[in-house]
Amino acid sequence: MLKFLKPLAVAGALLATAVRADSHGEAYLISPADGATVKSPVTVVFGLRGPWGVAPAGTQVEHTGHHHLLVDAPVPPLDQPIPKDANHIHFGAGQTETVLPLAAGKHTLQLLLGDFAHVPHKPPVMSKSITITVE
Ligand SMILES: [Cu+2]
Repeated sequence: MLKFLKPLAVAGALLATAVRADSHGEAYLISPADGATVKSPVTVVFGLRGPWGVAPAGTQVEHTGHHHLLVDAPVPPLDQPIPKDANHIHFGAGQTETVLPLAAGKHTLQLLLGDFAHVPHKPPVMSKSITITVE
């Protein structure tokens, strides 16, 4: 019985390693949910999957970065620092959530992780764009 189980366990371990190595990870919005109707100010909670962790801007550590929230903005050029304005909000202190005042109507939100110098990783670590309606 042991002779039979051992190769299976090894195969399982190899499979788990392969899946991990393949997984680049991503940023995602924990809340609000895509399509949600919410009231302003909106609490936005950021999540990270895969090997990624949060580090403050200026801290150069592999597989870390800080969140940027794109509000009603397309994905900016990925080979240069993310713009810093009302539509591209930097969380350089390593914050993982924010409270965002938004006008009534539809808005898009998208997360984009930036490295120590605010430049997206290659390939980028970002969420899908979600649409919310503010009452
Ligand atoms: Cu930044």
